[in-house]
Amino acid sequence: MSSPAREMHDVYVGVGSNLGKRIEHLKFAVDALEELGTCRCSSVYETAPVGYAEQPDFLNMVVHVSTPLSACEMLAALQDIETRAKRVRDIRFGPRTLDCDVLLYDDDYICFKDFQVPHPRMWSRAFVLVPLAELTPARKGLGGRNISALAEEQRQRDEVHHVGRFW
Ligand code: PH2
Ligand code: MG
Ligand code: MG
Repeated sequence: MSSPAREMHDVYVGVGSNLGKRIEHLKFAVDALEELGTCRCSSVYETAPVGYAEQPDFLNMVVHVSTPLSACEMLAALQDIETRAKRVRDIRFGPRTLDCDVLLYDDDYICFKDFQVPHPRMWSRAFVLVPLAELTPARKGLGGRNISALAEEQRQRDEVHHVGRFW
């Protein structure tokens, strides 16, 4: 007897690193995300730190994961991946070996105190919007505008340099 089909969800995950071997931390995240579902990866960008300036530049990318996990299960899985990458939580917005954030989960709006989707700061961050626009340019974002238009606009403000496509 076949088991019932699992409902799959479209999740976009923002991935960043600015400590140690940054590209290896991204690779660690991609490998771990592939255990949660089917992945499609953006290119990697080098980006100036936003929010807390006295820290090294980041590498950032976005990964689309098609997964049966619920949003809360996804959050827990991402926190586990960060912990396995030896992330230490001290300065808010400060340097980190690995940061994995749920950006979008289907078309859902989620509003817990410490977990909000869409990610509340993503619309003003070129380091999120530019790689996200590679994966889903026509999707509607803030104010009903296309992700690609939002990304172009934000790119005028924040520095993001295309490094390459690795996965
Ligand atoms: N993450 C932050 C704060 N600032 N800046 C860049 N360029 N990239 C990030 O991933 C980033 C940041 C907090 O999560
Ligand atoms: Mg985070
Ligand atoms: Mg973050």
